[in-house]
Amino acid sequence: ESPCVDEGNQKCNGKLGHVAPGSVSRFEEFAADDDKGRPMKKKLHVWCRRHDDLWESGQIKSNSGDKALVLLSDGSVLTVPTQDLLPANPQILDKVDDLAQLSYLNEPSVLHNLQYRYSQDNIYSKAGPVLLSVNPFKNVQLYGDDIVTAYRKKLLDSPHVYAIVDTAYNAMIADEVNQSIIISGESGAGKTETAKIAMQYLEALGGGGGGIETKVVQTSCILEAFGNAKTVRNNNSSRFGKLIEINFNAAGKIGGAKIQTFLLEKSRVVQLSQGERSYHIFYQLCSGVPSGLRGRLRLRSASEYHYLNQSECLQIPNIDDAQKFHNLMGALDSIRICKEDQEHAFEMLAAVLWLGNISFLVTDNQKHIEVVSDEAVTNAAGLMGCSEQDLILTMSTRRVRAGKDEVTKSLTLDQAIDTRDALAMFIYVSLFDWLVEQINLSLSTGKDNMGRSVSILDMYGFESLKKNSFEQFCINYADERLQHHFNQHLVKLEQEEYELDGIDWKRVDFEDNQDCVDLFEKTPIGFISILDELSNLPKATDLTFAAKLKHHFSTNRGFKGEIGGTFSIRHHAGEVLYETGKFLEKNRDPIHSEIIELLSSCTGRLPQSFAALLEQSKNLGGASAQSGMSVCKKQSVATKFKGQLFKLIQHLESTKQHFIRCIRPNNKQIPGAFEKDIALAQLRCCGILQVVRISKSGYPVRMTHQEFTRRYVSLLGETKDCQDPLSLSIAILQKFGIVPEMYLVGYTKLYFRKSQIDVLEDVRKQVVQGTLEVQKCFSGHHP
Ligand code: AD9
Ligand code: MG
Repeated sequence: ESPCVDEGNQKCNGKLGHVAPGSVSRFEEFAADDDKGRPMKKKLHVWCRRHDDLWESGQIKSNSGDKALVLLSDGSVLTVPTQDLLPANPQILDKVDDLAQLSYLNEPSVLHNLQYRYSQDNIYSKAGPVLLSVNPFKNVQLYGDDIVTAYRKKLLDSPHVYAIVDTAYNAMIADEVNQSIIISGESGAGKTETAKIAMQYLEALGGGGGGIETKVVQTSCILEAFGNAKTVRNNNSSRFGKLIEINFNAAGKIGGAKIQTFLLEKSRVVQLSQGERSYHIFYQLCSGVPSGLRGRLRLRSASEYHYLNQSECLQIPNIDDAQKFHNLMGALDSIRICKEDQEHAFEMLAAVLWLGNISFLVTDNQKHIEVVSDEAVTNAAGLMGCSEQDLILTMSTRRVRAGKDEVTKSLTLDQAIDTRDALAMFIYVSLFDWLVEQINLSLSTGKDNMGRSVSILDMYGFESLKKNSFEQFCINYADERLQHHFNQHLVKLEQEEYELDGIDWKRVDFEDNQDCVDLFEKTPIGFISILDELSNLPKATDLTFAAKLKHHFSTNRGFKGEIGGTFSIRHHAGEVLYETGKFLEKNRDPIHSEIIELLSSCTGRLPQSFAALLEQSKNLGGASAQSGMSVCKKQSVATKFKGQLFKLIQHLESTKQHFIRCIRPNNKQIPGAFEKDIALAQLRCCGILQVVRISKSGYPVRMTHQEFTRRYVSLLGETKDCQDPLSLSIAILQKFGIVPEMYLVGYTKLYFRKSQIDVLEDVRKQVVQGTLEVQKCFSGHHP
């Protein structure tokens, strides 16, 4: 197999030109990129492929056509088949900011460049239009007020999150177009940190009053406490997705913000894998709560709660949970959640922990149970503000419709545990939603909002664990959707635009993930449709779900039905094996009416703020397909999530988009280790090389003929009224001496090499400021 990420790299080395209506047609040869199979010259620096598929640098001593003698850096000389050689870049290009500047754009050169930069703490690089960020896993001296100022004043221009945000902000002001910054990458690659760095920059722009900019930054602390947890991949893994939309007022200051969250992984509240933790907030609360409040919350240490101690991981190295709790209280104060509400929220958390300690006694050989009436019941009921008896009844019985009558059935051990856990999860998710609502209230936009915004998207990243269930299915679906959007935006549409506009463009092939997205989304036969269909069938089980998938997708390349209710999906980022256990139940996400009634009877303050949620659930009431038990029916989790993602993509498409791709350089979360194969896999799966290739051979700046003339016609001095926009555009370009190699003319648009438009812009600015006369600008400012 070819060591290169795309076989298309030869194709794009072809010709590019334009068929311009009414202007000179022109073709341009592009410097060959990967030059596989091209005769290699003596003395040429090359990369040689080793047996382990990694590349080593060397110099060609002699070349006999299909083999070459290569001197390696360690002094040894090797005979290498020429197909295992790729040209290396001259050393002067060793640290280029933008991969598009590399003369030879091949994988070893890209990796070498990134690794070299990484070793110098240059964690940011450009890959054409995309900012790459390689996680340093340590503090690097790249942030802070001075550096923000330097970027704002354009004293610094090396690739940086600040530079991206600055571009977005300026474009928002100048073009009056909303902007978005889309951060992607695998779990632990640095998305959430990057989002915070982006917000730092916006904070420095200042707010329109009331310290709104500081509040926006503080919300991260709250959301991370309640929505992040230690996983095997990342000690601070986001278990929800978020889109932060920051609104600006007419003065260009922050006027407010809005946060939208996506599907919180709620199973984590009740079940943990070995070595992982539940949400940070539980440990923070147990270790940091002041003693008076500790008593009122009836709190013990984390190790005494089943929900927390089951995974034998209570602490995170170098993290002080008590200190974090202190910071959290500050953040809650700053968004004006009153002390009383804070305390009620903590009560709910403590109630969740005590619920987890409720145990059951099996009373007969059908596994029917009784609730053990111990301190766990007393404390949970006390904290929730309901009667112990009601709590016990909810945990141990269910009303079932039998004809016209309702009978009470006692639950089996599994059912009781499920009910207990469902209650705990419902409380936690409601608390999370309530918090997001409070944050949004506190950040809500002031009156002088000019309606322009910058949105920052930080979704969960692709995950492939030892055991993957419904949660990973949703996370990886979201990842697939966003990758599809990335491809569409940066690769597919980009190329289609040239073609539609009559430009003779040689296509760069890329790994499209349309098939995988279809596999999820197609109706009536796609994963989500089938999942929903079976979720509605009384007799369906996780095994029949797996069998149905296997039946429908047996010929699909992206799917493999495995044995025993498992299946694997070939995602763009790698193959993942899923276990269907509890898939249907998690997708149905039923709320039993007993739980709703119990919560409605609670006297605590917060349960009342869950009232809206409860109302919603009640209105959707119906009977559970599976057991005839009375539950509330609603849109399935997967379908709701799909709808949210569609809306998200729509929102992004209505904005000018900026992409940041985070790379995780090793799997150990340690600084200084750049493992080439790990980095390469991530670069490959997101198609970075293709993006660079298109941008390298492409013309990134475009304007319609009309836009162009409107902007630059003043530079022409005199014009005849009758001239059409195209002729005027050509006149401007010619008068300016912009050489035809630097632009293309399409049917509707002009396409420019990046540097060219900067030249025009400089002169325009001077003319507008009156520092340059129109006449002079042609004589003295030839590009
Ligand atoms: V997940 O999909 O939410 O599991 P993320 O969000 O991509 O993941 P995160 O931002 O949480 O990863 O980064 C993981 C860890 O890497 C952080 O906790 C930091 O310890 C470390 N990190 C990431 N970016 C930086 C940085 N720019 N500077 C210093 C960083 N450390
Ligand atoms: Mg994250």
